[in-house]
Amino acid sequence: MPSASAALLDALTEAGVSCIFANFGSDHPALVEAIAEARAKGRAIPKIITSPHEFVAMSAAHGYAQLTGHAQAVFVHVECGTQTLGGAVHNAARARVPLFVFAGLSPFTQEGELRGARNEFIQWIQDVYDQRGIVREYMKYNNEFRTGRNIKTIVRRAMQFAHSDPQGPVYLTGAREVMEEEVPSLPEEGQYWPAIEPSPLAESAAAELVGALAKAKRPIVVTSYLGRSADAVRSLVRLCERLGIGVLESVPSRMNYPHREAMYQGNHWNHPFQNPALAEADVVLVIDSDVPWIPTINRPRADAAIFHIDIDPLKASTPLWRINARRTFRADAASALLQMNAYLDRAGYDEAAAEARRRFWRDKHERRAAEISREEEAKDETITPEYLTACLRRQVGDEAIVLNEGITNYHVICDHMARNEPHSIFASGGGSLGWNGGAAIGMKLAAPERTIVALTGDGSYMFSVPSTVHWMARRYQAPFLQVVYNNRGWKAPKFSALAVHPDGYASRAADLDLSFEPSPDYAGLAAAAGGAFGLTLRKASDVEPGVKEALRVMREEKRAAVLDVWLPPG
Ligand SMILES: Cc1ncc(C[n+]2csc(CCOP(=O)(O)OP(=O)(O)O)c2C)c(N)n1
Ligand SMILES: [Mg+2]
Repeated sequence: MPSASAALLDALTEAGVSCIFANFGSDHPALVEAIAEARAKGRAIPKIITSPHEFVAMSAAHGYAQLTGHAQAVFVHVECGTQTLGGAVHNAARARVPLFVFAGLSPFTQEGELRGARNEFIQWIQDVYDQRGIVREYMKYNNEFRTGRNIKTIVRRAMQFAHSDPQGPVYLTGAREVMEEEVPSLPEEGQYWPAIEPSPLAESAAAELVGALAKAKRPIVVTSYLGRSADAVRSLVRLCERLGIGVLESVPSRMNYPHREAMYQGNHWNHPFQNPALAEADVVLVIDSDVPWIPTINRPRADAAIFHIDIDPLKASTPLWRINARRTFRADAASALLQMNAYLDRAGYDEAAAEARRRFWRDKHERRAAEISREEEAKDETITPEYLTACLRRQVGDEAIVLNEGITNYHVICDHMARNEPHSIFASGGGSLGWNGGAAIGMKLAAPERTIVALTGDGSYMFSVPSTVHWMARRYQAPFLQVVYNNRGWKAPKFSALAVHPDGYASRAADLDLSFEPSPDYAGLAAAAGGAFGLTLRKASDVEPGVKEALRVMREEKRAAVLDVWLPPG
């Protein structure tokens, strides 16, 4: 009879999982056996992607799901493999990314009572009281397989949680004896596990919101992750163009609004100053944002009317959260924007007022665009991040998918890559660094025909576990271009310290323990781990030819390429 582990593989296959990012251990003999058996008998199972580090496994599943919307599986070893998932758990939870994590549990028998009973010393050492407690706060659903007989039901229930808004990761465990249990072949669970349908706005809310926007003098939309739906992007463009509404991105983790469009007013992150467009707005509609502004530095004016639409308006997992919205709606952005456009079709609007607003925002948009191109000019051989990003934009083209983990250069990458297509740029959506390498692999596996370009700070490159990333990129034919914005260390913590202590000892100190001098050979690390092509670029005139060469090698030789680009030190 097949084992519970074989049923788990079948359940994942039936649930549409393509990849299992796996880091195996003594909890997994039944799985290793079931995989070998499936292969020997030609039974379809997801592709197993051996992942030497769990953080990379989870980041790869994260990237895959960001691009496709589909949860992939991550298999890890008991409680210690769960801990090594580390910050990738936080990232998936904060980014609301669906994925499925399975970890074994140490055997619960030691005298040979059941198949799978303890036979290795480590099984006493890895036996803990509450393994699920390690990640429970971050998981949308967690459970333990207690028998193989309902494993398909539990898997499908977990997947339903993962894929229902707000989406997120789920965590399942199973002890060795349970995963060995022989079970009769289980029927396919079928298609009756749909994600919850997207929630629309109440019709009265669509009317109220459109009414407020159409009456405003300077209406603005602020968004961070509305671009997870291409339909939402299209509907937002239509609404904003019709009514003359400016669009501001705050900490964008998606392509939310085409940069070329006239209503686009830029993006803010940790900018230490007030955003002028936000300061002017009299009606502010926040759609899908976790941090629309930072009130101690940058906020709407006191009399602005703030409205809020979100898939997760309470920010239920965040203890302190407030944006002074007078009305807040739980709704799916794509549905809500479609309804607002439909309401406009019926109700009409004052075209002269809309044109006046459009003119205002278009003028600001054009001035901003001119300023951005000015920043890209090279004055000498110094490579500025703006210059580097402009070279990349010209070379990688519109088809590429860009990953942004530029940290103090997040905004530079956003401004100068200036993406226009939905799903063409991503940030992790979380705060634990190192997502970009694994995520690039996940995206390349999901879309092998696309060019994947991961732009990373040097610190974030080190956090990404490049030895594992580049080994996986070669082993699984997932080549991508990675560009290290090398400012010789961590610039962000310096910014943080000086923002609170502008005139303290730190402001005068020569060394804040944030430097990575002497600089590691980042391209060499990738070459050693995965045969990646690498170049170190120190002169502005070398950048564009270097990018061209890296893209050529990546495409022709199907190997990853790492450009270590020396910027002025942070
Ligand atoms: C896992 C993790 N550890 C530490 C931090 C704190 N942190 C935030 S930004 C940063 C520096 C990142 O360095 P780099 O990628 O080189 O970007 P730069 O600041 O130089 O632009 C650090 C250490 C974090 N966010 N996540
Ligand atoms: Mg750095």
